[in-house]
Amino acid sequence: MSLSRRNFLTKTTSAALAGAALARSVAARGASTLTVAELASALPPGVPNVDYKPVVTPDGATLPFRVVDGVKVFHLIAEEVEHEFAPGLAVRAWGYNGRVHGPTLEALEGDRVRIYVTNRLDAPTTVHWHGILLPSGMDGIGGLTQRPILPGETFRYEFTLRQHGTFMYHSHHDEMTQMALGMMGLFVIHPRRPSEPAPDRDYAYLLSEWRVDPGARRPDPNEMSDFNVLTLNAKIAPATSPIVARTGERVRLRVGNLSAMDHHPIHIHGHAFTVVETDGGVIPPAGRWPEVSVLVPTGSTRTMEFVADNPGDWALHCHMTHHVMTQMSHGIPNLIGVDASRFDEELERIVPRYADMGESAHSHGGGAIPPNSLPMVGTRGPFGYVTMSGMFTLLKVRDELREGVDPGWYEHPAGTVASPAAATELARDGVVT
Ligand SMILES: [Cu+2]
Repeated sequence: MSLSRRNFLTKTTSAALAGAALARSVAARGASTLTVAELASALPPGVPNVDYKPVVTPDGATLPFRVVDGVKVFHLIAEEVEHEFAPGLAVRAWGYNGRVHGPTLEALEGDRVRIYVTNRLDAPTTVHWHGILLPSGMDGIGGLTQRPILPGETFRYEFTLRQHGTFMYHSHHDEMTQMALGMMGLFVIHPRRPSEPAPDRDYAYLLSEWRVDPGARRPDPNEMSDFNVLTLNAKIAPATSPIVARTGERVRLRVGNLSAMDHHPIHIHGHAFTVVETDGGVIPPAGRWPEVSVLVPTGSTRTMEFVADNPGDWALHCHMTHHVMTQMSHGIPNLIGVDASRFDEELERIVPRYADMGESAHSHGGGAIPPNSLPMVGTRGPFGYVTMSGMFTLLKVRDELREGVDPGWYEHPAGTVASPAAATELARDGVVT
C-alpha cells in the first residue's frame, strides 16, 4: 500500500527514520510522492525507528505521537463526542480525542511509550491497555491498580512494549457505562523482527454494540441483551467505508471485539482466511487452519490473513443475522406470509411500530420513522436494496486500483451474474417450475 503524502508526514514528523533506514522504508512502502530528502528534512534527528507499514483503521484515525528522549509520547483526551453512526443516526457518546471510538495507537515492539490521559468528562475514568504485558500499576483498573482519574486531571501511563500484535484500550472504571458510551480503541504493535513479510494491506476493526432507542440522543448503558446498533469501527452500513485490495495482494484483517454482551462471527465472502494471531500472541504456523468465519469473542482480538485472489465486491460482516440490522423493532407481530405491498397502510394503522421495520414498510407511503433513527435494514447496491446494515461492509478486490479512490461497483464479466432462467434452458435441463 502506498502512503499518501499527508499520512506519511503525519507519521514521520513526530517520529522518524534517518538516512538509509528511511530510504529502505520508502522503497518498501512504495511511497513515491516524497523524496528521501524531503522526508529527512521533515524529521527531527535521533528519533526511534518507525520502520513499519502503518495499519489502516477504516473510518477511524491513528493517534499522532511525538518522540521525547527516545520515548513515544501519546496524549489521549477522554471527552464527550457527538458521533454519527450513519447519516440520520447520531448520538452523544463518550470517546477520546474527539472521536468514537478513540484513535488507534500504533507503535513498534520494544518501544517505550508514555501515554498521557486527560479526563475532560464529568465522571472519573481510567484507561486499561487490553492484552498488553506491563507492570501491574499501569494496568488501569480503577480502585485496584490506581485511583481513578478525576475530571480535569491528567495521568501518565508509561511502559515498554514487550510483544507485538493487535490489542485494545478501554475505560476500566464504571466499565458498563463508559464502554457502552464508546470509550475504547485499538492498540497495534508491530513486530521489531517480523518472522513473516508484512502484508500488502493491513486493516483493523473494533466491534461494539449499542442500545439507542429510536429518537434518543444517548446510548443506553443499562441495556443487557437487546442491542440495536452493531458497529464496525463505530459505523454501521451504509456508512462503513469499503476496504480494497488488488488481485494477488496479501491482506491482513485485525478484528477486536469490545461489545458489552456479544461475540461476533466475522464472515468474509469469496475468500478463505487463516487466523494467524490472537491478542495472546502469534499462532504457530502448524496450529493454523483455514476458515471463512471466525468467532471474535468479546474481550479478544483475532488477526486473519488471506490472498485477495478473487475479484469482486465481497461482503464482510458479522454472521449473526440480527447484527446486520439496525434499530429493529421488537415485539411486533410475525408478519411473514402477509402481502405487505397491499396491506402496509392498514398494518401501520393497527400496528404502528411496523413502520420502524425498514424501507419496505415506509416506501409504500406508510408512517414516518422517528427523528434520529434509521430503518431496520438497508444499503443501496448495484442490483437494488441490500438487506444488511449494522456490522456489514465490503471488500472490493480489483485487478486495477487507484489508491484512495473507491473503485465503485464491480463490473462482472459477461455471463457471471445470476439471472432469470429462460424457458428454453429449463426445458433443455428438464426443470419443471
Ligand atoms: Cu455479531
